[in-house]
Amino acid sequence: AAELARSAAHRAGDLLAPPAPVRLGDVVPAPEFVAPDPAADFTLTADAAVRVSPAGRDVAEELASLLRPATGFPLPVADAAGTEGDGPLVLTVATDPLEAGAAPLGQDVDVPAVTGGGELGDEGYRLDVAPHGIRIVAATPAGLFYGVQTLRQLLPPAIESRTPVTERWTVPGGSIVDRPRFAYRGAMLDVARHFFPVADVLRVVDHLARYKLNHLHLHLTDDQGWRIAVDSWPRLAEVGGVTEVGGGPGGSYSGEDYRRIVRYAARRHVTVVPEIDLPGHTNAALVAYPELAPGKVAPPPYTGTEVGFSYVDPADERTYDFVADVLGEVAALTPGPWLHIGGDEAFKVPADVYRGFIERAQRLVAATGKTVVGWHQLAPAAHADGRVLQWWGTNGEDPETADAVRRGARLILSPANHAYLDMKYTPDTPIGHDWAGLIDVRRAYDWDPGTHIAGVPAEAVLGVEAPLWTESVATLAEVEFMLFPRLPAVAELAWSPRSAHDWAGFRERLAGHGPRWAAAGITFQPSPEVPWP
Ligand code: TNX
Repeated sequence: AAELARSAAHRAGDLLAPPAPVRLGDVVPAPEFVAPDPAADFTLTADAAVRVSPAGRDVAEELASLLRPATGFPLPVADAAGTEGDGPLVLTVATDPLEAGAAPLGQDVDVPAVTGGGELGDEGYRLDVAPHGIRIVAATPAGLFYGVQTLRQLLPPAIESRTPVTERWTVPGGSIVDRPRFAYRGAMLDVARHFFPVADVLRVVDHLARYKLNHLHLHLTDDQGWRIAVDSWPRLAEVGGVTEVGGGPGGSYSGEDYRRIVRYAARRHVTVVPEIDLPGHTNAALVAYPELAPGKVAPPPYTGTEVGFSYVDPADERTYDFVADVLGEVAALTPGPWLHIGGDEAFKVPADVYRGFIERAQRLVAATGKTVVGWHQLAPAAHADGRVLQWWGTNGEDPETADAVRRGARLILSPANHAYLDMKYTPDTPIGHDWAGLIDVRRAYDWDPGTHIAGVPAEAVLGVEAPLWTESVATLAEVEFMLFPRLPAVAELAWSPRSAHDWAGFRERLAGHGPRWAAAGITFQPSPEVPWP
């Protein structure tokens, strides 16, 4: 299957014709406001420098390191204050973009009145391209970072090459003002069914960042493997970590491995959301610690793909010591605000016992100072401050979830029939499932998170997440094959205003990304729905 995925992508890479010049609107996710000025193109040359206000330093370094490999230009990064002259690449973090000189660089375009950082919000940015320079202004480093991702897409696809390329590095002229629709924009990687080494996870973070996604949910534990070292319960990783689906060697992250992922993600404005799946999906933990098993007998290690058979003993106090210790250690390793406790498919635990277990687990999360996230099966449990439910249903209707929202819960939407990236694209897709249907690019794109769930107002929707379960996904190439081109579709739903939603336009814009993925060595599904060049 990995071979198949690889050869499909290479075939696609070979077929791609030399790309047409990029237009200012050719950005995924679609920006909120775009004003092209064909007379104002800018060309990046070898003498260019990046000038940056102090708060944007890391983002400027990030921009320079994105542009250096393909251009071969030195692109020094300098402080914006105190040196003479401007640009040509100027990045400014300012609470008031107008004060910071966000007025278009010598052009006269009618951009929406951005009167203060407040309007760009925590993650918005403004990008101006003029013949003598490019300026990105944002109220925060995150906003600046998203402006950089947009700029990256406005350069020719060869910018993705890891080695120097001879190319005219032209950026289309005009202005973009942009900010996200939803605060939570994410993807999930299941590292439990198959283990993925740190380097693979970092590459997935890069893919998220490209499309302005800001959360990486790591499904760290399941029946087939326990992937995070816990000092107080060392056998979880030592014994529970050495198995995976299909009998492979598995693996686990040390605390330092996990911190590395968190740091790398943070630099790209991605928050890691760790999931410890409870009380079901726990066979690997029971193998390591039989005292947690209902019968106090270790089950055999599990390398199949069934769900719903395992659970930690909700009647034993030792189980709650385990939950408190694990959540405490994972919380201590995690700077982000979230702790995901799973809660799905605990079929063998009676409803009232399940509810009691979840309510205790929610209190244990609160004790760590984090906010609880769980799959929408958590709904019947009492509300916990700030709690977030992750919807993975397929029918857009669930009275219990709607009721939990009325009691204060917010939702992350991952409808399995649109957002599950482990579903096959077509019946011929060599890997993946089809229990929630086939999900081609159009199906991944054609839904509205704001109105998707009956009885849930748009204000209760925190955001959107695309989960990738990995029962049938074993290599990085296979991960990429399932992510591309559907992840950008989900990213557009999460970021762009509903008014920008347009399948015909999206597939055109997406087509221009094929050559970028090919240049970056990213495996992708050459979907016939997309008019690749
Ligand atoms: C359901 S969705 C699961 C996972 C499986 C997935 C396969 C959810 C919360 N649980 O355990 O991996 O289906 O598509």
